[in-house]
Amino acid sequence: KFTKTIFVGDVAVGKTSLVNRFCHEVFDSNYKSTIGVDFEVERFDVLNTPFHLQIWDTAGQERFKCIATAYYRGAQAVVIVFDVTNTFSLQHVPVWLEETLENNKEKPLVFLVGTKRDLVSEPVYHMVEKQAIAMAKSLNVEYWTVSSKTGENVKGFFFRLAALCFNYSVLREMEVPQSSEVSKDFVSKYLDEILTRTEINPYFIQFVHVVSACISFTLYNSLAYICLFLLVQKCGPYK
Ligand SMILES: Nc1nc2c(ncn2[C@@H]2O[C@H](COP(=O)(O)OP(=O)(O)OP(=O)(O)O)[C@@H](O)[C@H]2O)c(=O)[nH]1
Ligand SMILES: [Mg+2]
Repeated sequence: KFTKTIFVGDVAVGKTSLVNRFCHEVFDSNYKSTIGVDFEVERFDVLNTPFHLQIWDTAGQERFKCIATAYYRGAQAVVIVFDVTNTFSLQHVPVWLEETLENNKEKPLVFLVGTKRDLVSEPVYHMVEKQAIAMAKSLNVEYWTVSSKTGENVKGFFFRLAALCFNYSVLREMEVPQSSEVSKDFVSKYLDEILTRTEINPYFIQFVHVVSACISFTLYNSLAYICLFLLVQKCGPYK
């Protein structure tokens, strides 16, 4: 089992740092912009079942947009990242969501993640958190806040992501699309097949008629012969 997850969000909000903190347990304070897209695979064991999370870390820079959007297709989970020190990055969240949904036929699981928690004081964070929660509610997505520098909440977030993705993929496997329509089609299709299979060949019916006529003719002859024999026995010239 595996799930494709994409990380999107404004430039330098901390997408790569979040992925690297979880996948490689490192943090680099120097900024190196992602060019196009980076890729990681993480293995989890959910209920003793191996489960792989494909992580596509996209570039936030406008000039790499067309490369990055090519990787949105088929994503089962979307992580929209914003920076808690930059409220503009939170305001752009609906745009990121719309762009990722445009490229996917089925609605993916969506998470909103605020990064750089270590850079803001408690009162400032509370103000940002209020706005972030309101945004998450309006978009009907789950909200998390993390710090890739200290590692706060990073593991918790990825384990939650993996668990929900696993659950989602199991439900999709079990899903029977448009159940009543499908069963109707299924019945009519197989009923047709059964009907054509049990239809009797007209030559076979003629053959049966001929055989039964022959049998009746033979029986009739035998019966006539027996009657004649008895008649001859009773009233014949012999004593
Ligand atoms: N203090 C602190 N700095 C962070 C945190 N996360 C990221 N940074 C810094 O923010 C800058 C940008 O981080 P990146 O992870 O490269 O950002 P990005 O979103 O991948 O950027 P693009 O790939 O250009 O879209 C880097 O200098 C990081 O060190 C964090 O949680 N705390
Ligand atoms: Mg990056």
